Amino acid sequence: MGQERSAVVSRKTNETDIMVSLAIQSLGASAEQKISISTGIGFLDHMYHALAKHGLWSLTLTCKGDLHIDDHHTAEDTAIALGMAFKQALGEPRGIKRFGHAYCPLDEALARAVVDISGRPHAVIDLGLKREMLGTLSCEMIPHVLHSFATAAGITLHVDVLKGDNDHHRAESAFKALAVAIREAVSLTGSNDVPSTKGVL
Ligand SMILES: [Mn+2]
Repeated sequence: MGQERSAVVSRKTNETDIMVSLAIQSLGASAEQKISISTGIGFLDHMYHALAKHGLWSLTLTCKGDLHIDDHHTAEDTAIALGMAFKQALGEPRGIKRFGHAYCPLDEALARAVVDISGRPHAVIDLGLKREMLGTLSCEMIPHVLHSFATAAGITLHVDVLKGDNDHHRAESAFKALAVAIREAVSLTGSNDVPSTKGVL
């Protein structure tokens, strides 16, 4: 195993112009992890950075979006492009664990993420955010980003923030838990098997 799992995705509409370069690394891999993210929305960059860092991804993501309107198109479309890149990088899901879950704390906040690389796009997200905004990112966009990513990636995703008073902490713990859950789900088993009773995912 140990093959390169990477993808480059460009996605351009009248609302956003996005480039994503993603390489999924493995635990103990010697390649240096490089992360560079620029969406024009600071808090969104912060969340994608956490996802990449703890998911062991090398990730370059740039977006020029219509932020003069609001944050919606940029947040949604970067999540779609990232999901597309993830799906493409993974290719046919042979020899992966398929399921992954993680709990990640950030101080008083605690998040749980459960992932199935199922080919069945579905997301159930409960972050319990109370603020209107985190920086220039609307809090309503944060679960929407996770929905959009799961749909484009073709994965089943359950993310719940179980505790926490501070919304920055709640959101960040959710992305960290997602990262660690995905890292487990895509980890290589050493077999060449498609992990499904159907023989296909
Ligand atoms: Mn933070």
